[in-house]
Amino acid sequence: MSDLFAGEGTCVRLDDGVAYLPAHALPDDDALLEALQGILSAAPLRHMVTPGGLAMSVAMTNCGEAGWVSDRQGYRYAREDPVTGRAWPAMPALFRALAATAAAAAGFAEYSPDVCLVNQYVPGTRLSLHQDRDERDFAHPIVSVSLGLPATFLLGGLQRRDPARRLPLGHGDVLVWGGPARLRFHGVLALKDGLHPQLGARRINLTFRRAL
Ligand code: MD6
Ligand code: FE
Repeated sequence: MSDLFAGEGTCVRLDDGVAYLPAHALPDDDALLEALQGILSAAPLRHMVTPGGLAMSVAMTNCGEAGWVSDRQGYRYAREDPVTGRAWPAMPALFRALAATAAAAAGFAEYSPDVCLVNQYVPGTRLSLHQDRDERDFAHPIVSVSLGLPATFLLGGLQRRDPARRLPLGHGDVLVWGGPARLRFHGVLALKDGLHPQLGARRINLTFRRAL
C-alpha cells in the first residue's frame, strides 16, 4: 500500500483493484452540490422496494442514460424514471469529468460512465452487504464519491462470508473499484448522527457505472 501522505492528490491502492482518493472531489464540492440540486428536483429521491417487498432505507435516484431501479420484479437498469415516467436527468459534465479523472488516477483510462446512482443516507440508514452485478460488462470500474456526513464503508471479499475491512469515507473522498475487485461484497454501516456544514444531517453517495 502506498501512503505517502493523506489529502488531496493522493491515490492509495488499498487492494488489487481498489483505490482510495481522499478529498479528490473536495475542490468541486460546491459545484457538485449545485448540480445535484437540479437532479433531485427533476428526479426526486425515493425509497425503492426490494424484490422481497421491503422498502430500502437508503433513498435513491439517478442521472445519466439509464438509472438503477429495484421493485418487486427485481433489480435492473431502466432508461426511464418509473416515478416521473420521463428520461432520467442528464449526467452533468462535471460529474462525468470527476469520475473520469478519479478512474484515470486509479489506472482505469478512458472511463466513460453512463449512469450515476445517487444514494442518500440519514442517521441510522445502512446499506447491507451486496455485490454490484446488474451492469452488462464488469470490465468497467465503479467510481464512488462521498459527500456530507462521514460513513464507515465495509469492504468484503468475493464471497459473502469473507471478512470485511472497515474504511472511513468522508466528504469529498472517492473510491475506485474495478478489475479483480469489481465483484467484491460491500456495504455501509448505519450512519451516525451529525450535522455537515453543507449537507446537514445526511450523507450523499454518487456511484458512477458503465451499465449499458
Ligand atoms: C455507498 N456504495 O457508499 C454505497 N458500490 O453509499 C456502494 O454500494 C458502492 O461505494 C460499488 C462500488 C463503490 C461503492
Ligand atoms: Fe454497491
